[in-house]
Amino acid sequence: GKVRAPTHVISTISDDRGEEPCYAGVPMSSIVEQGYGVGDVISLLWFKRSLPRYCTQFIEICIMLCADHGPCVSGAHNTIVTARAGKDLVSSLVSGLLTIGPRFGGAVDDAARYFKDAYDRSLTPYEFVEGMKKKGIRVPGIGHRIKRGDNRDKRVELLQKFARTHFPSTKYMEYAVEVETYTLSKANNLVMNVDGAIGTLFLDLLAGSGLFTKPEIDEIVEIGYLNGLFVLARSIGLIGHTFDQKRLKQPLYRHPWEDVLYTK
Ligand code: Q5B
Repeated sequence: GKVRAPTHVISTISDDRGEEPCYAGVPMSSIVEQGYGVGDVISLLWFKRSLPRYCTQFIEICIMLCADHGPCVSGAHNTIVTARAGKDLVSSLVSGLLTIGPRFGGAVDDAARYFKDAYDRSLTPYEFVEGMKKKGIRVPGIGHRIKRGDNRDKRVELLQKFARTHFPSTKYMEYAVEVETYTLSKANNLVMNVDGAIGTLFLDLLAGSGLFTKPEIDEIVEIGYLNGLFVLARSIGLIGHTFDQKRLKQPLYRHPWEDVLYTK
């Protein structure tokens, strides 16, 4: 019989060999004709399944809320400096993206990991937070440079409101609220941030939708899919900042001497 030559690549999410491309088996014509949105496309290409409307809407809200947070945050600042150095769109975009990490925007996966572990082990907020302190690890998803207990992050409130209305369960996020109550009793800047809200609510989406097995949820959390939401979202804003600087014909950026402490 015929012998199949061994392949060098395995791919399971998309197929472009037929008359039209398919995402996780769904042809492009269905995606367009059935009015799918970006949330549906992310569901197909990242999770390899169609998700219910409340899930795809939640994904789209995450993307919209995280698309930009002004010119002063690490990512936008890098992008602006790079664009002003005369670099192209892709260079300006990636220089901003490269700042996304454990302190800025890239704490979503770790928030999901640590909060899941703490909740699943029934740790009290005190045990969780003080345990992290003993290990010298900042609680991912907690803390913000400008948001405070008396000046909450509106994005977090919007995500919480949507989930409390539409999700079957918000147990992980409500646990994070209890943790936040404890951290706020220690310092006013230790609010739940957007990474913490997305990380814990995505746990609720995965566990509550009934569409993922426990091993699948563990794999998603372990591999770390969720920072992808922030990366994807913020790319929209970083591209916008690049165009803005080019449109404004901004000159090469040089940081002012007065703002540097020169010391020996
Ligand atoms: N302390 C975010 O710190 C920040 C603590 C903590 C325990 C914590 C910090 C942090 C975890 C990572 C995280 C996502 C670096 C943030 C984002 C997107 C964004 C950004 C934007 C956007 C801020 C003062 C005292 C110290 C610390 C203690 C601080 N955080 N303790 N657990 N999590 N969080 N990142 O203000 O005793 O004095 O030594 O690492 O979730 O990135 O808009 O800007 O959309 O673009 O620099 O929203 O919280 O505070 O370093 O001066 O700390 O609080 O140990 O205690 P800060 P520090 P002590 S959302």
